[in-house]
Amino acid sequence: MKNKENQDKNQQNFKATEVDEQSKKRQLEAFHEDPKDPYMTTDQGLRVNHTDDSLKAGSRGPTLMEDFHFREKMTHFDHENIPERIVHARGSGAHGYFQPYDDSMKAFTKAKFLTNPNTRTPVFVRFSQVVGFRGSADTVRDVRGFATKFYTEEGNYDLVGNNIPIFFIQDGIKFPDLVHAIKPEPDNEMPQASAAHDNFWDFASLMPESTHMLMWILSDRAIPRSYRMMEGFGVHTFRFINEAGSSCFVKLHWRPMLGTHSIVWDEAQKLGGKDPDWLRRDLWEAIEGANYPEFELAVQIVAEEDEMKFNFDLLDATKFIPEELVPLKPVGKMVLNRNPDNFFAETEQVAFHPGHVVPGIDVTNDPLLQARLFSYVDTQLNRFNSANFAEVPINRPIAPVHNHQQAGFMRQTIDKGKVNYWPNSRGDGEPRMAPEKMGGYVHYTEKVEGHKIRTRSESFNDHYTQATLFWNSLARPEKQHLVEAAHFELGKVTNKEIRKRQLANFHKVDPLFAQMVAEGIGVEVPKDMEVESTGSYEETSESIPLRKEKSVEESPAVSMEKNKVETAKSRKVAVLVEDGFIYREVMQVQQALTAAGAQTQIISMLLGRRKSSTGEELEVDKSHITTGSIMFDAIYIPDGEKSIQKMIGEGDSLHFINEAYKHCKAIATSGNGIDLLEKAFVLGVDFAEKKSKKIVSQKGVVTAGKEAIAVEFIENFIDAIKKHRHWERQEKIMVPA
Ligand code: HDE
Repeated sequence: MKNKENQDKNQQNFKATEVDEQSKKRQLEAFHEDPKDPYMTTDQGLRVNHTDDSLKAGSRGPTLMEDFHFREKMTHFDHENIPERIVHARGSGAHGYFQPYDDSMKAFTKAKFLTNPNTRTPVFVRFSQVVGFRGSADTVRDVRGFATKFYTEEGNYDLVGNNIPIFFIQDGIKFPDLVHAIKPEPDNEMPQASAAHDNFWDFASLMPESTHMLMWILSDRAIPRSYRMMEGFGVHTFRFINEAGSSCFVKLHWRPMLGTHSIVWDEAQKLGGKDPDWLRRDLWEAIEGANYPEFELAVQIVAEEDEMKFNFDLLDATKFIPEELVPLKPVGKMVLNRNPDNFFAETEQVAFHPGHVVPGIDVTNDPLLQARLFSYVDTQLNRFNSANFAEVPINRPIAPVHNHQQAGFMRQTIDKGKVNYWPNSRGDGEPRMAPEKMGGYVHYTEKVEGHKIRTRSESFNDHYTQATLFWNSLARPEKQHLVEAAHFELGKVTNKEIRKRQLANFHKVDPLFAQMVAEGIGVEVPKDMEVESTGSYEETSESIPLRKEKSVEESPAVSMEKNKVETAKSRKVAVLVEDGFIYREVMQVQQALTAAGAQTQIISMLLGRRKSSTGEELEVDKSHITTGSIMFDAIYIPDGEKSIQKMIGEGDSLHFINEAYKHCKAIATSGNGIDLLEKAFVLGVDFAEKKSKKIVSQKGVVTAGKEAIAVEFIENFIDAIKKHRHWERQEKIMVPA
């Protein structure tokens, strides 16, 4: 065998695959179908002469079997669909790159894509809803998936996370039960994409371990404003391993550069009807408009010796590590800058798997993660009906693939030569094993020992402390929304016993919280009802007790309100006009908003052109018929007597303003526009001063008197937009629009 000799030679020349930001794009381009030939052909390349009529025996006769063009076209169509994902069926994808800030992660991991600041590793991200079918609405209350495929020089690494840092269950064997319970009920397949039904709450109320996750699901995190404005979490504790072979525990986070923001429930429900593609469209349009979504990758590192120092088990996925205990270390930035060319080929066919790792990253014994390591490949086999799914262009690594896997349905690779086994001498012993220093993956040599038992560690047994911590950490409006969400979800549960049982769990989180929920769902809080855990938590000879040296009572870092990133970037502002608006004001405000990174659209009763008081015309972008306030972050109503008078007489305009006000969005107007606000029942404006020239900015409503609008007015409006929502209005107006 020439093995040894070649090995030595290769070791000297070892270089990982060259990867740059465009590597994946170039690879995908080889598969693009962009025919130069203008003529339609059959799948065999035969030019088609007529595709509108099938071949018949007489113009009124039956279709002939010999019509190969008809049969091919129809057969292909009949086989177009593949099974949708059993969970996370609805999603949207985008291409981009990831680049580390520096090489500081070298202390913890040898993963090249995390430590080489000169490399932009291509990525494909798929965001998703979990529960609904592929055609369900984007805006439902749900966890969002946040899965990233890094096409690294050392092979593909998949970070398959969610936008909530914890999960419902501790052991993956409960996943089929969880998903059965949360999906539509089996007899009538209702409700679509919603946890608000008896089956789910029956299951959840019997599973105290899900209580913490339920708090997050009921929170505003479950109705994000945009995929671009949500955090991502790896959820499980993973391992990093550095060049020297030392390991530490790690939690992975994505932090959106635009901050984490949500919509309100009433808005979510209406968007589900008016624009069920809300999140998909937002992502697509942002990228088309060069508002590239950006996320910072950050990690929480825990030293091996600190594993048991917390008041929870690091292997328990129903717990997170509060940032106050272990701060986030920034690693690098991801930019999503390219939309897919074809939804099916890329977004639908991308196949993630938490077991796709690269040297420097390994898994832990978290029993939820362990189950995932089985499930993801299994599910791809169901979706693709073949083990060759890794050959689909979107799933192909950039790093070269050499092995003796072969054949199977739809095999693409044409493996040359005689040798399809290892060891071999006929092929010079290639492809050979890579030593660790040549990039060969070596599993972390963790010592594992134990009795064969179906049980969970005693250290997983606390289901309430972090649920309480989460509740305690929220700001007042966030708590209010959470209670209202519980009123909706449990209010849809017809069985009173289930409602009661859930309240018993909530009582353990916080008695006042349980009381507030009880008030909306017509049952008393059962104060001493014990709900037994279904898992068997046992102290065994192998148990290592938690030392509980590290704990906090509150974690303000989990509150979106307390950590608001204030920016107007990519925010959508509706400019309401009718004939007679003041052109100069529109121009001034539009210019300032664009400079702040916001986007404006002209909205009017009908499409067409609207004439200003001085004769200039503006093209209407959307009419009241095709849009609504729910599709905007803020409203600006320019002055203009005629224009305002027209809107005062229009129900649609009044509703638009009133609804935006009730959804706590920024609103600005001047002069006569103040009368319009009054008619639209906009409160919080000092109407007594409306005739004055003063600029008034209250609870996100910015008004200016009759004088021409000033810089200060525009600045106040932009500040109000930056705040995202003005929840303080909800203190007075609880009625949803
Ligand atoms: Fe998944 N999950 N999951 N999951 N998951 C799938 O794999 C599964 C879990 C997550 O955009 C499926 O390819 C089990 C946690 C995302 O394509 C399936 C368990 C987290 C996506 C599957 C979990 C996730 C999936 C369905 C419990 C956050 C969408 C299609 C042990 C860390 C990926 C597929 C995409 C998809 C199984 C729990 C995230 C069936 C068994 C926890 C983002 O394999």
